[in-house]
Amino acid sequence: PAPPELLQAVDQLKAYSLRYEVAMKLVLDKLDYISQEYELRYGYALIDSKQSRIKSPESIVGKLRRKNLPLTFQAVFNNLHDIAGIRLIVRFLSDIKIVEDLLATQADIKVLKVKDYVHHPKHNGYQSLHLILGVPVYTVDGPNIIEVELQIRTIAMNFWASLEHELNYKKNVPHQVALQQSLTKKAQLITELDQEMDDIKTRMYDQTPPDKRP
Ligand code: 0O2
Repeated sequence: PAPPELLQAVDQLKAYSLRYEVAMKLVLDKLDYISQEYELRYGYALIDSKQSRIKSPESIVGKLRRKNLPLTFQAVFNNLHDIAGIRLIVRFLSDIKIVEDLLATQADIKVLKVKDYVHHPKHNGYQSLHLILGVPVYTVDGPNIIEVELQIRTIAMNFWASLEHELNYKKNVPHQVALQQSLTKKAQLITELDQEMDDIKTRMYDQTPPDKRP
């Protein structure tokens, strides 16, 4: 049977999940607005797609165990920053920074933490920009800052990350370690492709006459 402290933590989380939902919705609405306005002004789609989720209780318990943390609500609230998570997929490398800068100008949300796995990929080759956003939610107890994790990555980075995630979670994959090593090597190709596609984007949307371009 589940330990009592775990059952209590799950109950508290349920009470809090509404706050996470509201905070996540606020960020999703802002992203929609930014995306639509950007397209109207520049004729260019900044956001390819987005996904969002509230982390499931099983996944929360799994993460607490992996991190050797107690199974309490306080441990969740203080140490897990991705209870509410949004994944934003953009087409081009330079769009990641454009979205980051546009979010930084929003007075009501704060960027609490940045993990830049784009300029500093993980050892396995994972690339993505992770922002922990502090979002004000006006609850019956008064204002509360709720964290929302925003992952921003290109279509190519997402292709790599989804396959890598699948490979790690799938059981009984033959030659799993060799495949992981192979994926790590392929991450370099993702970097090169993203850079080359970004060069094309610059030329497509560059207003400088062709004879004046570098
Ligand atoms: P899921 O199932 O996606 O929710 P901390 O160590 O506490 O500072 P945290 O949250 O452990 O922070 O680590 P980090 O680096 O911010 O990563 C959080 C999420 O990023 C992960 O969530 C994954 O979604 C994604 N991620 C991080 N590293 C990798 C990677 O190497 N490969 C892939 N495919 N995704 C990665 P969860 O909770 O691990 O999983």
